[in-house]
Amino acid sequence: MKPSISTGLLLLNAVANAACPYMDGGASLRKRGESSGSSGLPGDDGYLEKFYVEDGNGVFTTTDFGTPVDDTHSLKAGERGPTLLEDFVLRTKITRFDHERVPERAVHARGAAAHGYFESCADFSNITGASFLGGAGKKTPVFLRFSTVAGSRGSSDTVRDVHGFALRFYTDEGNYDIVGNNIPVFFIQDAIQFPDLIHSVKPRPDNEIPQAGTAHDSAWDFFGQNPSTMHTLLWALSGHGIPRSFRHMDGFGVHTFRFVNDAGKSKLVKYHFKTKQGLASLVWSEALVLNGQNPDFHRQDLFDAIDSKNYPEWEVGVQIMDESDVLRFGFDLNDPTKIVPVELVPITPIGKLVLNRNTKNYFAETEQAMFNPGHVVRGIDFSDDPLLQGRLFSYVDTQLNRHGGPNFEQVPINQPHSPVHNNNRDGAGQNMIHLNTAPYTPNTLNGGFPKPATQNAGRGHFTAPARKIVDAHYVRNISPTFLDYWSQPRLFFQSLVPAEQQMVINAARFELSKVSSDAVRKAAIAQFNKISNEFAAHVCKALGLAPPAPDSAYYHDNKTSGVSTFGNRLPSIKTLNIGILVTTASPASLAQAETLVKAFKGKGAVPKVVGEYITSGVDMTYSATNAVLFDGVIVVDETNKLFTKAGASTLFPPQRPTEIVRDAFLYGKPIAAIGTGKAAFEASSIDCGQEGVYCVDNKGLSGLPDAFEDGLKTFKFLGRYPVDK
Ligand code: HDD
Repeated sequence: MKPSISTGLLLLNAVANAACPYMDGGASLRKRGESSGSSGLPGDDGYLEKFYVEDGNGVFTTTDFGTPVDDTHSLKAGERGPTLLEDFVLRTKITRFDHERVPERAVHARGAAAHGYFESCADFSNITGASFLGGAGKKTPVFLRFSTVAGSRGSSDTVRDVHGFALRFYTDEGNYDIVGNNIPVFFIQDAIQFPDLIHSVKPRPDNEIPQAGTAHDSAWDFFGQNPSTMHTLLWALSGHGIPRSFRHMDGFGVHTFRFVNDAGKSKLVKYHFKTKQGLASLVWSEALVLNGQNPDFHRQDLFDAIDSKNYPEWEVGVQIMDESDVLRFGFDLNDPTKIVPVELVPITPIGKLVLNRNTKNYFAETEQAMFNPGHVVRGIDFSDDPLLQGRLFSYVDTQLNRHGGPNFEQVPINQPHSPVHNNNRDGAGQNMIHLNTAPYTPNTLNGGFPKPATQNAGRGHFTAPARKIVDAHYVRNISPTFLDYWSQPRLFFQSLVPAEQQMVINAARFELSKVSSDAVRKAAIAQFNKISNEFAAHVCKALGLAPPAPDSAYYHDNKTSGVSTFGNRLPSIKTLNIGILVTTASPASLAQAETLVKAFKGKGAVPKVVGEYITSGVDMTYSATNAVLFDGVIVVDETNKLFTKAGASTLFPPQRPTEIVRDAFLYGKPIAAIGTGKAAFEASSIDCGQEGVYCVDNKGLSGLPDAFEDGLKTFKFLGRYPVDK
């Protein structure tokens, strides 16, 4: 296939049907809802509450079959044993423990989730029969699970990876799952390659090394041999691979789907979930330290934000295309390795997504949530994307394995909030007591019920009438419309700000430096060179390889907007963590910290005071603190001793306070010093007055919070990162 024009800038006439107002920033969320038995938050219909088990005041321990027992001492022959086989209390307690785990997810094992709601911003019934989009202000409960892909359940949060964005809508016409990612494209184009992709990325079979990462030979062996991986790979090597938090990343449905209206007319759509917290990313060196400092960093961030009523929000939109557009842009809309640049098709807002309720029990909710791209409702249909088609098989199959039987949809977190009627029966762990004694269709003995629901009866799901199969031969091959693997990675790379381009280069250098096979490295470089000669040459420099001659068949100069994670200002500093460094030896320093804490709390940020030991006004010790835990660091007056040899203390590792300030600077964060706190900067040769470095005297204290807020919104000061020429 010829180099595609996928990156051109032709503008599609808008097919958007409704002008949704811009979201209200969450103000309306704080109202209490009406439904009794719920948390009162919008979107919470109290559905799970009937399954809550409270071990309240006055209850005694029982067995699973209800007999009150003492399960703290085993039954023994005499006080010193032996223990008796008769002890059903001991045996059942241990048996239950032995069976506590279900198999972790084969991929996306590490994750965290929360409840919330989706609110439609208009009536979209002209393009889809989906009831959750049927009216302005219509709210639907949702459950959203974020994850990394490669690591096992106990792995660290801040590894470099694609991140899952699995969203379930509990609509009034059944469950609808969009099982997406924070990167809009995928590594492969055919589901039959999925086991190969995952086997290459997962740890080595002989020694199970490395955990949760692609910096090893087999992953890059697969990437180098499969150019379809290049686009997703570049996204993963950028800031998108190491987000600041789950809340600071976007979500995408990845595949093209269909909206179908009740009359059977269909449109092709691509889902976008734009974070209202702002796109923000860590830098690699801080992600590495965070792995050790707080392996639960993202999980904790999500939980704490919701707990403090800072409900994360996403603006939900779709790119809407006609059926006839499927090959219009020079690539195939059924190819999941392609984005549709927003310059070609703008995003039509359809609503907002809000997370406002934490889980009560991680296992029962997050671990047992079993998503499935095949969970669709009336008004939604699939595309012929071969990756999606294979997924429609895989998820049901994996849930059968995880749950150990076919009744996983009956687990509370998986139950639809609408009635279930069919002739499926029995199976392990059946929870329902079906009363219909004629469980077959057609029947007369039960009046013919339940009856098949169709497009015209019972508001049934139906396949878009526009879908048809062209007269074709059976083929086990790839479509020629899928074969441009390099134009869009180039589009992505060129659309990044220079500092983020450099981060991609550095990430590729890091990963390929850990690859030991020369042939594998060279294959990767050959692919990079088809994307960009400069990119390939810069990576080569670190690997001691000669720069390749340009391989320019797919080179172009186009750019698209909205893909860089750096260079965007955050809309607010709410929930951002600020470290305020003090010395417990100085009451003046503690008093200054108190003033700052008040000011930053007033702005919705989370200030933490760090001192030599815990005392009134000190939240954390230098011994347990690191720059990675803060989005910005301030050193108050009278702390100068802490940054000198004379100030060394056995209460913290040598030079820890200096290290915090220096690392915060290196990670691109705003830093500030008041009065003699400036000694912290001098100790690391950091000049006052450069971007994101604030030095004030004691009189300047009152103006500092506003200036620092501005720095926090900038988030990363990119001037601190040198860029290859
Ligand atoms: Fe998948 C889980 C996203 C392709 C097979 N996938 C899983 C999860 C997410 C995705 C977010 C975690 C769901 C949760 O939180 O429980 N997967 C994707 C995306 C893909 C994709 C965006 C491409 C566009 N996946 C894909 C293919 C296959 C699978 C092609 C197999 C043919 N995925 C699975 C799975 C998992 C899964 C093995 C593991 C656990 C689970 O399903 O429930 O079946």
